[in-house]
Amino acid sequence: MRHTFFCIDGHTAGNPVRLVAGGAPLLKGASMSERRQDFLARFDWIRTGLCFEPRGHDMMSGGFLYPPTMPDADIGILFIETSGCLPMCGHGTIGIVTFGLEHGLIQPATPGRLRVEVPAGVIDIAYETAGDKVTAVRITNVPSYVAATGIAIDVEGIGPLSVDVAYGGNYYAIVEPQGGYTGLDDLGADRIIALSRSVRAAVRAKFEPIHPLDPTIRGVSHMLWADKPKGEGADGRNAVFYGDKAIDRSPCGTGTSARLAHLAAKGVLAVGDRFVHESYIGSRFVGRVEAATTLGDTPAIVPSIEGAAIATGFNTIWIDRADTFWEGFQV
Ligand code: PYC
Repeated sequence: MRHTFFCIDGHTAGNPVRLVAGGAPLLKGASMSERRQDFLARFDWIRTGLCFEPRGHDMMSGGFLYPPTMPDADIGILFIETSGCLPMCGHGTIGIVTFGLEHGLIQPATPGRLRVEVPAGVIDIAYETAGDKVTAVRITNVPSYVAATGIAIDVEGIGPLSVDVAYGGNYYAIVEPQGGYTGLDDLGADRIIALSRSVRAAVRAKFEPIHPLDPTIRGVSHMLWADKPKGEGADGRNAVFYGDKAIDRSPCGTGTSARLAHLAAKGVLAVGDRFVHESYIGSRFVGRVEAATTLGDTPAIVPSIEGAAIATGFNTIWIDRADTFWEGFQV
């Protein structure tokens, strides 16, 4: 049996975004979070087939548009990525909203504004256009907070590290320069990937964060190596690791949100502050601490992230069960 997916491919700040505009499965669930669980239970082969080789690659990421379940939302998004079916994805949202608007798949009730339901909650979007192009997307993200500080680990190849865990739509293990970690350029991409796997495993063995309001969101899925800025006008740089082999080419929207919560909890940033975050390849998002809030009893911030995406083309992809690699593979 052959399944056909009509996709708009592109990138946000260098990281891939595959908007699956046709071929999304019908999902059960009274919220995008419940639909995410249904997708994982019945349709994860679509994610692996579209994101893993031979139809995707280590960094592949994207999502589907759905009618929202909430009456005040314009649209719902379900994310797929090599690392899983994420509760939230910032670079993915910027790309999906851009491609969706540019191709008439999203019809906003108020031009320039959208309310989007994602598995992690509801996010507000403000976007700018020039002619038929979307030139900037700003996401007011879900409440973000620090879940743990000072987790002591000792990893072969880098030595003892103190790791913090923060949430920005996904849970991030955050490592700042210290001890054997002297900066991203001293490590290089291959070591970042190898060490990230070990650091994430060591943190997972000691701590499992659980979202205060939605227990289906749990566990450290990503990690963020923080560094000083490299380019003029930037405030910080990162390498975000996800899946098993990916370094985000964008500054990572949920990673930037987690880092904003982290810096706000340390007193480095305050409400109203702006933080220009550089990715490993030098692309940028503008982050802002919009407001202080709480998640249950936990102090949190409302972050925003702003960036831009470019569509690179249409892509009609088949997943044919007669293909040995219909579900995709990873090496
Ligand atoms: O932009 O939030 C993000 C993201 C998550 C994983 C890769 N990018």
